[in-house]
Amino acid sequence: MERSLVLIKPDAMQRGLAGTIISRLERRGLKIVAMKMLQMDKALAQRHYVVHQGKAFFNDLVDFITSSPIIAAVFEGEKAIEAVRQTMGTTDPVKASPGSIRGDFGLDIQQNLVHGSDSAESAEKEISLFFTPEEIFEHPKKTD
Ligand code: IDP
Ligand code: MG
Repeated sequence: MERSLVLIKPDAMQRGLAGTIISRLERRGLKIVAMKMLQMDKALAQRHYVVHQGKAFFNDLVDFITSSPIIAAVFEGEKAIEAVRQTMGTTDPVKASPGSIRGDFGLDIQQNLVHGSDSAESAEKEISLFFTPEEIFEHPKKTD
């Protein structure tokens, strides 16, 4: 069983797409095991996006992700990391497949609605930035 950190980014919150995004991930069969609303500060944004430090878009990305409240969640399931990434669509929404979240709702490479961890290693690091172990719920579904 894998876990992925999902962020509903400021653009999705502004556009009222949080429920739609969460719903698509749930309908896929992924289970919510943690969720909170928060406004990221600069320090948290810089740690979350540390692999992009030094890139041309880094400072703008930090400004964007801290610009308004977001929802952070942990989704759990079989191959959850790949399943979340596929449900999100590729980074550039213009290139993302129709039927994916980014392909259906986005055009902007920065304001691309949703974050999902890209590997088990990043998932573990990212989840620990947003959630304490007590905030993550082990709750078997009747169908598990
Ligand atoms: P991902 O979110 O699909 O994993 P990453 O390459 O990890 O994509 O980039 C992190 C975030 O940085 C993207 O989701 C997007 O918001 C932003 N970003 C990535 N590439 C660019 C770019 O070329 N210009 C502006 N923003 C970008
Ligand atoms: Mg990434």
